[in-house]
Amino acid sequence: MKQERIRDSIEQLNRDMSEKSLEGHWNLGLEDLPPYPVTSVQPCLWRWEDVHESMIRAGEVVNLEQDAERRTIRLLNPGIPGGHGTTHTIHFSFQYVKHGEYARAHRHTAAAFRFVLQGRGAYTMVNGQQCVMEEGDLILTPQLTWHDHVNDSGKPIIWLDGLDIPLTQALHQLFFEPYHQEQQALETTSDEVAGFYSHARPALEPPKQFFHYKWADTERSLERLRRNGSGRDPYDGYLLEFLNPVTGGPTMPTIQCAVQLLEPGQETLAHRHTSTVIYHVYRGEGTSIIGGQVFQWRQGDSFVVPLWNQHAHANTSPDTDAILLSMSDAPVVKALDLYREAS
Ligand code: GTQ
Ligand code: FE2
Repeated sequence: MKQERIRDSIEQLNRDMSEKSLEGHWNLGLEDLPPYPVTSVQPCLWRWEDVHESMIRAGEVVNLEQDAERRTIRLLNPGIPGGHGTTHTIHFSFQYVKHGEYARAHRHTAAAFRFVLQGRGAYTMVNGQQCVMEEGDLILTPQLTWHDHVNDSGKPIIWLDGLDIPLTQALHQLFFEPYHQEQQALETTSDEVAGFYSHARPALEPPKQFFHYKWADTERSLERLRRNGSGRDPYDGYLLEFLNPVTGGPTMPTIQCAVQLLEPGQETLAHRHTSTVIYHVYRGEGTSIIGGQVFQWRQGDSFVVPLWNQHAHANTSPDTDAILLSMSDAPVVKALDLYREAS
């Protein structure tokens, strides 16, 4: 006998559909979405003393041969679900390599840069190109370039690493390969390809592989910006972006690196944008207001400006420049036509 069909309902439909791995748009609650971007990433600041203390202890207890591929300490944002990232797109870590140690050669799809904080004379080898580190140098290890770090400089070295791991992971593109040797053989040095970038020498053909921005060049360019009054951005002070000389585009496809200089007493105007930025205080001291919270910073501290958080920076010193290093996911946000700014 034919069973009589009871009247259908949304609840009954939802139950039947979920058994077939289907879902109705009526369950998504889109009316709750605000008309501006929202992030769980929180504005926050990490003190150099805390990073440094952990790093020195890690130098004692973490053995680079046995315990870890790298001796790095990552900044964690309390607003990241799962608790593993500095922001939803980018990781910020500090790496410590003592004299006589090396971090073995490998490559991965995540792009990275290093910014040298303390020490000199150690080197990163990128695709056979030796980049000897000095304080303030920026060294790129772009997507799938082989890299190892060697310290035979006679003293420890500390740099900061920025990587696009969360972004690469979100796209399910994260993978890793060890090199067939612990260290790469030297094929060339970054000095040999520097001619294109250096101000001292005439421009040569752009190198196919450019990885190393020397601090001396960066500092000279910052000074030139400062002398030329129009180099002053109302929201960022004297802002110098590290363009990629090979592509003419951003530092790397997923990461834009920059340094910005604030003169003694200089205050920026507040604005916001849909890219997320992580800052490291390379020199000086000051204050940033981020999403209504006040953060006081000095040399060695790091902080996050999450997307669409209104922010302004100030150099609070009466006599010393402040220099901030920053990395942002702006190239990705812009490539997807999602970049917006407002003041
Ligand atoms: O130096 O190659 O902070 O592979 C994380 C992953 C540094 C590195 C990090 C890495 C590296
Ligand atoms: Fe790596």
